[in-house]
Amino acid sequence: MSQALDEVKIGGLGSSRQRVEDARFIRGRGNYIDDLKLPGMLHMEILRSPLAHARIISIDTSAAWAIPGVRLVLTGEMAAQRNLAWMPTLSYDTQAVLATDKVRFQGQEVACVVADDPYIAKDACEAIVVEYEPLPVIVNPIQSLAPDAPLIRDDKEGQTDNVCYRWEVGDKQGTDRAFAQADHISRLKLHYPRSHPSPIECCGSVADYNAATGKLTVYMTTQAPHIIRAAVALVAELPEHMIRIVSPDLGGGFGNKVPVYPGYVCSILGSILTGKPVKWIEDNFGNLISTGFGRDMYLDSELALRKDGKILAVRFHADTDQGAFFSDAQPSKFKIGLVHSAFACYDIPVGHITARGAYTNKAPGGVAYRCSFRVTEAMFFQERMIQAAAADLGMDQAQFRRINLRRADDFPARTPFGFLVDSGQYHKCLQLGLDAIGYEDFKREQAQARSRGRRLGIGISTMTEPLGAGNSREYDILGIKMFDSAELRVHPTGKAILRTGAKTQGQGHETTWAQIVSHELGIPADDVIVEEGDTDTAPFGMGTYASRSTPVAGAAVSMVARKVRAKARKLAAHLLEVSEEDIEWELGRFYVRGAARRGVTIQECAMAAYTNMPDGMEPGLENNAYYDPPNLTWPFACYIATVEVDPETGVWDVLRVVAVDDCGVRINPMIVEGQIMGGLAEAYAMANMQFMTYDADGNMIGANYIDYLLPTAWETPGFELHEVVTPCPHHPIGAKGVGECAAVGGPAAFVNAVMNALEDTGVRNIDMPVLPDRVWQAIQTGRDVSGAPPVRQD
Ligand code: MCN
Ligand code: CUN
Repeated sequence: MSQALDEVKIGGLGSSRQRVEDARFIRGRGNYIDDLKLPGMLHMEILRSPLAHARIISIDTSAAWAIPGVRLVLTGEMAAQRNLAWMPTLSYDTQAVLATDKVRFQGQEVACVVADDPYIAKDACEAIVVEYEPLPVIVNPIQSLAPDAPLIRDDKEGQTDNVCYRWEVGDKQGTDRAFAQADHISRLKLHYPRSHPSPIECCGSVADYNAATGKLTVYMTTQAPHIIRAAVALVAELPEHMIRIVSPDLGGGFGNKVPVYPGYVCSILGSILTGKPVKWIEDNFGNLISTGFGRDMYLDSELALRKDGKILAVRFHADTDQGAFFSDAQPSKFKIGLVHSAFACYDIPVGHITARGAYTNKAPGGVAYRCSFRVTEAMFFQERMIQAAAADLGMDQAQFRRINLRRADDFPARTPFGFLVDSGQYHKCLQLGLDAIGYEDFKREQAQARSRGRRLGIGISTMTEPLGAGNSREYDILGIKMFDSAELRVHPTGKAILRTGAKTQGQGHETTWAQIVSHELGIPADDVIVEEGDTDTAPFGMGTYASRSTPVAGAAVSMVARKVRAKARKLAAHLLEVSEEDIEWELGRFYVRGAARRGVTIQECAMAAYTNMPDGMEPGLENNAYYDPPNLTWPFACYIATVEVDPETGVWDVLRVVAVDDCGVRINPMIVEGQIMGGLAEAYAMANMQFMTYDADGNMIGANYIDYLLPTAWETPGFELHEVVTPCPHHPIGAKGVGECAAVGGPAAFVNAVMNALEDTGVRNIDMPVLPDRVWQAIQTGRDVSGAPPVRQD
């Protein structure tokens, strides 16, 4: 008779185990960067440029130096003496650490002060006198790519225009041929506005250079500590083993904490120059004006259609506004991230994409915000194009998707842009969503309401998202291959510590990784402690972004636990005095085949690894695993929103939101649902209220949370969640990533719903955020609000 443990009871796969990290978070016992206080620690503040584009004539720091308590006033010139005025970005560009020649965006770092306390440092920043000569300002790609545009990156040798990259993928000739045969061509122009990840905690660092030992320890808000260590080693020319990066508890990341920011570098330089630990804590203003922007992409697209609704081909061109420096983190082969994952869930024979990045006088943009390398833009464009095409053909939007979505027996399949999609039940997800929302009933209700002058709308968004880069053959950042790792040590009493190369920012890795160990070994999840983020102890990994942790680090956790189980099996054979071939496994226990009562628990094996191992066996029970995934994971989602638009005011209210997510096997269903709800809240915010805009002088409108809106519980609609499970065929436990799906696929559901409500007005598109004045204007004029670069006048 089986004596296997009950997996859900011990907190294994499928258990909605409470989040262990919350025990400290909700009691105010987290250890965030600003909680850290080192003996003798000094404080750093950054002086930022008030102008968007200007030549620096002079910087006078004498008054700042004269303030008591000031220890260091650092300018670009001083940084240049150490070869640190510029730093490489994660996209093979360069970025100014402190400006020397020009400032290129409002909020750019010009100087910094290190002082005894943060207030002195702030006062001293204000005492620095900078003389600027203003230059013409560029705030969008249309201005930037005009022939007579002033050159922004005159620091770069050979740069004669404002083009930051060009990129192309697909089959141009084949696509042209398919378009020539189309019955109808559907066109759409869109802008995905600039948005900000807005984690609760801004960026910050405490750099501690110890001149006696030569060791540099940097505590910092980073989602990818090992990449930072490598980058510091290369940029600061310090030996890598003398650098320790520690990422403590993070108050959210959402992609904001992937890049290397000048503030980090300045605090390191500050510590080296003063010989003391230096703390830099960015304020909300600094965070909103200078770091981590997402999106800001313009789309010009066409779908070639057959009368019966079949999509024959797709082509689009995307212009991205990269700001002054190209500093996104993305796989080095793909200049515009994974935008070419667009249409991966549809069966489209051929396509062609061109893309161009433009430098502008805005903070570096294009950083992924809850987006697997620009997949958010890709899926938004895709689903807007799909809806517009259905409407152009006069076809029902659900039926149009049914005609074109890949079928469950159509895997594996190559997309026209080279991705291998390996699994999915797209039609099942769509149908579940339609049933849940009551699609046919809603359409009847909508028609009745219309006859009474009310405008109801329903929007669908279906998408598959490539999550979990690598494989290492195709994906690298600055040449470092994208794999990940886990290390597991089982102590004599059967308790364990697990470390990975990922870095949780609130996703719950401390909870879910223990569940994977529990699933593989039968050790209760409560007996496994999880640690991430310290490069001196964690195995090398590429960090957490692009929802890669479960697909890659999570797989490594499985693999390392299996290695440990393999050794435990040998110990079990020794303890049970049978040969290893006669040993069977059930959760938590080995037993003798044919004599199930004779067995030993995993804990007994652990004890034996330290007290009673067979002759010749290496003591201990621990191992590590590096995991290079064979493919990306392809979660699928169907999001459906219903809205009512008030034609008098342009205000739209959400009636219902249904979400069907297929992220394969769910490790912790409660955490997955939390991820989906959080993502949908962000999706709603992007569709409804959020954008970062600039005026014509490059002044950023929205460097505060009065102009840049975060949704609260008050305006966020409720979400109805459903699931389909298609296990990932290559992941050891069948899991796929999920952390970004709802933020990626969600926005189009809301916008599509509003557009559906306006279908009879002739309006085909209103760019996000779909603000009431835009809706009202579109209804009044019958014209799109589309693809125009927003420049605020107010
Ligand atoms: N999970 C699960 N079962 C699955 C898939 C995931 O139980 N089949 C769990 C995981 O174990 C993990 C969580 O769900 O605890 C998210 O997993 P995954 O999809 O692997 O994503 P990552 O852990 O790599 O997180 C990154 C992703 C990204 S890129 C952004 S941006 C984002 C997001 O997660 N930022 C977040 N969600 C966030 N949630 C919080 N609270 N804070 C952020 O900064
Ligand atoms: Cu894409 S934002 Mo997340 O990848 O850290």
